[in-house]
Amino acid sequence: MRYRIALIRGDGIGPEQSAATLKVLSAVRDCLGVDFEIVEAEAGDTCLQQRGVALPEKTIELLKNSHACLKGPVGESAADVIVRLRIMFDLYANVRPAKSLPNVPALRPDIDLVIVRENTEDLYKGYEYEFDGAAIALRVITKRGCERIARYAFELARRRRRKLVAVHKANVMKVTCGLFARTCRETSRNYPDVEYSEMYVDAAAMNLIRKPQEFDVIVTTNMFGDILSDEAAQVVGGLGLAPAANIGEDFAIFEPVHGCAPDIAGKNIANPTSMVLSSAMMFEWLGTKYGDSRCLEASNVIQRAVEKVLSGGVLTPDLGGKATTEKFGEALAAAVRALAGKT
Ligand code: GGG
Repeated sequence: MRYRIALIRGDGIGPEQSAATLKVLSAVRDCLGVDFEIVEAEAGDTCLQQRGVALPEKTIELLKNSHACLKGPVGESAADVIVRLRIMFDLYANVRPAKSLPNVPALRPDIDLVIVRENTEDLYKGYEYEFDGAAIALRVITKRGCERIARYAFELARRRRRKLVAVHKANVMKVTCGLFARTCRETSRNYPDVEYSEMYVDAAAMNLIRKPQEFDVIVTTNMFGDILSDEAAQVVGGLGLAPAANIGEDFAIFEPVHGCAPDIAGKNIANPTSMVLSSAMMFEWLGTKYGDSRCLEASNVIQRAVEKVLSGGVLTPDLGGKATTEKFGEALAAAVRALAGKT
C-alpha cells in the first residue's frame, strides 16, 4: 500500500525539525519497505503572512486526500490551525505519551505514562465574547464527547498496565467536570479489568512531580490535558522529546506537543525528537488501521533508534549536548538503517 502523508512544516523550529524527520522517513522507506509519498501543505504564521490565511482551503483539501498528516509546530496561529483542524476532522483523542529515555535527565528513570486529552470540546471550542465590560468563555462538555474519550482511554489502558486516572475538578466545576467524571465512572463499569481512580487536576499537577512513575493512563478534558502534558514532558526531560497524536475515526494528525520556539529558530539547535517520535506514532496508527506490519515495524524501529542515539550520547543542546538538529537527524537515520539491518 502506498500512503499519502501530508507534511505541514510549520513555523519557528518546525522546518528544521521537519528536515531532520524527513531524513528518518527516508531511511524507513529505504530499509523497511514502507511505501509513502510526502505531500507538502502550508499552514501557520508564515502562511498567514504570505497568503493572508493561516489555514488555506488548499491545505484542508490536501489533508482530506491524505492517509495521515505529520505537522510541525505553528506559532501564534495555533488556534486557527491545529485547534480548527481537530474540530474539522473530529480528531477527538489527543494522545500524549511521556516516557523516560536513556541518557536524558528525567525526574526518574521509570516514568511511562500517557495523557489522553479530549480534543474537540471544553474552553478550546473558542466560544468567547465580551459583554458589558466582561470577557466570557463558554466551556462545552458533552456526554458523547466524554463517552468516546473515556472509551478510548480505557481501551488504551487495557493494552498497557491497566491503570486509568480520570483528572477533573468536579468539586468546583460541578456541571461540566461533573459530567466528565460521572461518564468516566460509568464507563469504568465496562472495564472491570482496569484499575480506575479519579484525581482533581491540582492534585494531578502535584503528583506528576511527586510520584510520576505511578501513572499509567490519564484521561482528562481539553485544557487540563494541554497543561498537564507540558508538565509531563518536562518531568521526562523536556518538550523537545514530546510527541502527540490527534486521532479520529478516519484521519489523524501527528505533531510535537510544543509550540514553535521562535527564540531558537534558525539556529540548528532544536531537538527534533518530538517530531520524529510523532512520526513513530503515525506509523503505529497507519499499521493498526491498515493492518500493515511494515508500518508497525517502522514505528518500533524509530523508537528504538531514538533510544540508541540518546544512549550513544548524541544529544542536542536542550539535553546538555552539542549535536545540531541536522546531525541529530542524521544519527537517527543511521540508527534506523542499522536497526533495520542495512547500514
Ligand atoms: N506550550 C506551547 C504549546 O503547546 N503551543 C502549541 C499550542 O498551543 N497548541 C495548542 C494545543 O495543543 O491545543
